Amino acid sequence: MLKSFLEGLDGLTLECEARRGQACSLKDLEALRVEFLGRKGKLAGAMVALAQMGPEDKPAAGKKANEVKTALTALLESRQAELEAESAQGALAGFDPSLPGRRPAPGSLHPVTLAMQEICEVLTGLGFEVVAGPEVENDWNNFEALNMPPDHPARDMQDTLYVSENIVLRTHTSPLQVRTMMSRKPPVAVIAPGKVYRRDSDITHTPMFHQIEALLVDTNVSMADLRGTLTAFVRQLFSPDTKVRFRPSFFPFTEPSAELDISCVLCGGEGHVAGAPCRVCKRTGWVEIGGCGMVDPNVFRQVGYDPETVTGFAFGLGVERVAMLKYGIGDLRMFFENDVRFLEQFS
Ligand code: FA5
Repeated sequence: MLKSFLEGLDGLTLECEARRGQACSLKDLEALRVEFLGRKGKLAGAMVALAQMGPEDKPAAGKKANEVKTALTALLESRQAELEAESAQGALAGFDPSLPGRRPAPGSLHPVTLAMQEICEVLTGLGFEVVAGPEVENDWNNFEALNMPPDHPARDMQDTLYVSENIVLRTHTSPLQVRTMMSRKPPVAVIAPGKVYRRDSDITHTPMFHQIEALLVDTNVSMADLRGTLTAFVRQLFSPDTKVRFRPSFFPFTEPSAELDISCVLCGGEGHVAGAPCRVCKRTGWVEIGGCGMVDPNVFRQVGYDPETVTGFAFGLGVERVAMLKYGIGDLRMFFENDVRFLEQFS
């Protein structure tokens, strides 16, 4: 009985060896495993005879059964490895390593950054030097030195984000006027680009936006210099026929003060395009891009300049407004949505 049992097990190994190569897929191979090693498979069938053997044959029969189980498992596993290797090679069959790779799409500068760079380029070309300052600013630089003592009603013109009682997120780039004059003797001709913050949010206002400040102080600087500088600036930035208009206004740190308007870049100041009202200037022919004026003598006194010997002008532009006009963008919020379809147009 033992002899035929052992021969039967050897036969199982030989049969499995012969048939494993016919399994052409992992599914076929699983069927073969069930046939040989499954609960109701061939090896399990042979083991019925083992249970009926006498004690003198059982150890040899049991040992052999274990060896055959190990051998069958190894045969099937090696076939599985072969099949997996073949399928990996199949996946590579259509791969041509000589083809050029797909380049990742390169990013591009944000339109506000582009506008800022262009503004800086034009103004440095006119002789201004770029300076920078902190976005978290003290009350004195942001307000008080700019002729806005505590409780001054003009503070309400800019809804302020306070960090603590005396520290604010700067509401404009004008504190750079103060920082510059506190650290330099006249003459000065500087521009200060950067982010500013206000509690302000609607379709034409965002809580964070960019401004660029310009300050020129020397002897005999006049309003005509301000107008001439701004005219040269907008003509280089937009087009040679762009016009500048000053609208009387109020800023506590300049006197006189004006809102700075330019002729509408879309309709050329006509107020209409092809008979339809211009959507950019709303028929007026003008668009506002910032504020400006002659530095108030009180500001000179605060920073230790003598208003009897020096005069100066300053202006502050909204950079998003400039970018909207330059690139024909109708909605300020597009700058902050980070929609790739919008941004990739500037690459
Ligand atoms: C000022 O901030 C003054 N510091 C400008 C100035 C500088 C005047 C030097 C005189 C001398 P104003 O609050 O008007 O001014 O802002 C200037 C420009 O910033 C506006 O014309 C507008 O273009 C832009 N701006 C203001 N608020 C927002 C906002 N919430 N979102 C986007 N742009 C804004």
